[in-house]
Amino acid sequence: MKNLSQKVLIVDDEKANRKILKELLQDEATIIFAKNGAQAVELARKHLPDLMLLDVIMPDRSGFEVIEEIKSDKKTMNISVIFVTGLANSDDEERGFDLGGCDYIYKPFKANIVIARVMMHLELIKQRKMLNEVAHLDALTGISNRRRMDIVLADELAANKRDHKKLAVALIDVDYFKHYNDHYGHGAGDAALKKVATSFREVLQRPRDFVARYGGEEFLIILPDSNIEGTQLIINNVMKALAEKAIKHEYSLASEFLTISIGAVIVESDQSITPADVLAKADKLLYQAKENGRNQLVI
Ligand code: GH3
Ligand code: MG
Ligand code: MG
Ligand code: MG
Repeated sequence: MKNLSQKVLIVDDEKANRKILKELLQDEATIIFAKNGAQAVELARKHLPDLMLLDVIMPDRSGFEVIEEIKSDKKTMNISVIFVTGLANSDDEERGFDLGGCDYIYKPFKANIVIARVMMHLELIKQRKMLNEVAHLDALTGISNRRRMDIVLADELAANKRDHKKLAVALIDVDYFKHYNDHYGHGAGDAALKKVATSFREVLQRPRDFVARYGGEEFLIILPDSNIEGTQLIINNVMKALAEKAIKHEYSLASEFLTISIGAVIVESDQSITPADVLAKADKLLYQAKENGRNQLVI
């Protein structure tokens, strides 16, 4: 079965060229067109295609100018660009690669060569995406891992400063989990961690709310645009969602069921604070939650 999940933006000022390229590629990907440089940049931002086939000689702006705009915008910089152009000489070809193009095809082109090169790049793009996803997911629970957490935490702290909002960062640790493993076995421990992760996913519904497995039986939640009251509400809901799973833990000193302790920091937008400082603060509050008897939030 054909997989049209990938998007290709074809940019050419000549209708005949757009038509030929479309006929060659329409069975391989979803095709979008732009007929000049300005439209190319606009549609690239709007549709975020996987790949662009980019003409160079166009009346309003050249393909070289277009790629400079694409590559200098964080949103579009990862779009792969193949030049398809009548500038059939090695100096222009070199320039195309220098500007960040991933391939350069001379017009007039041979149909099978265009198809072969486009297919090769689409395959590479697909594999890169898959690798990137796998590299940022925790294998046991399926939620984000520490690697993605580091990126998101830094990004959200920066955004919080810009947007003049409050940001909540909560560090979560499963209570008496060593006892749980010791008595129920490591397999049951793994299953319990999955249920803990599911409880987070059930409660965190806003698009920018974020949860990651920080390590072992520790998790981190990031709640953009959240004050103390909002954070308390969400964390209480997480604790409730976990309580509803009623994971029996006869060897916990905090409850007859598996519970979590949470240390949460509210970062004000005027605060200059590093990710490491936020984590250290949250860790201190988490320690207090443990000292106070566990199964609770300290904020
Ligand atoms: P506390 O209430 O103070 O947090 O006590 P605790 O027993 O949870 O704390 P401790 O840090 O001593 O133990 C954490 C345990 O989590 C030890 C380790 O075996 C277990 N653990 C960490 N990662 C995994 C995992 O991936 N799977 C399983 N089954 N257990 C894990
Ligand atoms: Mg042209
Ligand atoms: Mg721990
Ligand atoms: Mg623990």
